[in-house]
Amino acid sequence: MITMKDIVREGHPALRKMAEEVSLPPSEEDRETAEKMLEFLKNSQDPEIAEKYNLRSGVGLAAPQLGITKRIFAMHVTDDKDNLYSYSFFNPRIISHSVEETHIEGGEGCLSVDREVPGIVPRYKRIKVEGTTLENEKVTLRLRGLPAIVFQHELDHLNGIMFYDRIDDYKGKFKKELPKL
Ligand code: SB7
Ligand code: NI
Repeated sequence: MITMKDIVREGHPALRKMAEEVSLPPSEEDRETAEKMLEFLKNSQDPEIAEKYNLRSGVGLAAPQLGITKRIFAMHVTDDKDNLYSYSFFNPRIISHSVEETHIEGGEGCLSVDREVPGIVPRYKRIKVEGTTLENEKVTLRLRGLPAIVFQHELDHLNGIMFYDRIDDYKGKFKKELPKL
């Protein structure tokens, strides 16, 4: 199983690379990676398992955070109506998005960042996305609220972008060249 020691931290080059597309149907190896990532998120949200293995709770995890620069991420998160969005995606992408933006009031955190970085991270409020699932099915979803924010945070990881790159006034070296998506 994946534990915190498998997660690379700031300074690791994988977090700043553009991840490679996954060839489909996914290889057994890529499927296993995607499956383990989703398992990690579920474990991290289970109080007993999280305590036993010292897992920081997470709603998303991207392959580059394991040092694997492939376009794979997992999300396991509920929206305000308690709908669960539990997926591992291969080659996820945003098809379209609202002009309207949103953010998490208290800012964002990251399992690869062992410090608090305050500041507002602007995200699209609504997104239409697609990706290939663990079952090798291409799905299209409309996301809003927290699931939409998590999808954008994870997609950023596949493009070498950290959440604090999007904080206004953050003196990050990537901010000025940052594409919107
Ligand atoms: C707050 C937290 C996350 C996404 C959006 C807002 C996920 C944190 C865990 N990760 O580091 C996943 O990349
Ligand atoms: Ni992150």
